Amino acid sequence: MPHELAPLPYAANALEPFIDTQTMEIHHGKHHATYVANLNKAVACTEVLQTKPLDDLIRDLASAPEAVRGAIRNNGGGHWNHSFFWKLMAPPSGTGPSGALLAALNAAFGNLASFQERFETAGMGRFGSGWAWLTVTQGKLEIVSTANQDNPLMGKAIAGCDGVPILGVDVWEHAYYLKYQNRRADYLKAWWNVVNWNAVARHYEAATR
Ligand code: MN3
Repeated sequence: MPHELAPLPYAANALEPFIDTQTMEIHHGKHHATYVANLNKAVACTEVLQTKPLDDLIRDLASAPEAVRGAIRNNGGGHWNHSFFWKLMAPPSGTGPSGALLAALNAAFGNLASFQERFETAGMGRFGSGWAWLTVTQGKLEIVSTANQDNPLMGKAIAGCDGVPILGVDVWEHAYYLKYQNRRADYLKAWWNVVNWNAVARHYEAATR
């Protein structure tokens, strides 16, 4: 199978009390695993697709055979988004962004608090299931959101936005419902406690290099 589910980079209980253990187990072990299994089924039809890296699959959806394009969009997007998401989180450390990333956030949004507020608003404004993202486009930070498992890398024509994601939050109910029920706003506020700012800084550096 060309695509595999990597283990979580920390224990399932490592993000407590902000993200509960059971949510992490089901989210990774069931939801993400299903995206991987269905992506493998979708690419099984041709050798070209089977050997194509995940990044290329989602950046180049237009060239996928129409019969499997939707399945690759949903499940390739799901696999990419969740693989990214797990690494964007870490056990609560109490540290925020610093250095060039903090300077860029301040320049683009005024200060960290107003960046966070606008990011939460993007997550709240996504009707139904999807993601909110912080992206870099030609050196510029932007907040966008996508539906379902779409990703800015899929491009404007498909995802409605573009840019390179450096931070993203899953606002599907499966990401928070067990602990927060319908309170998406509370989940989004709590989520900042487990953001791995070192990972975000690495993504920012790579996207602005
Ligand atoms: Mn999810």
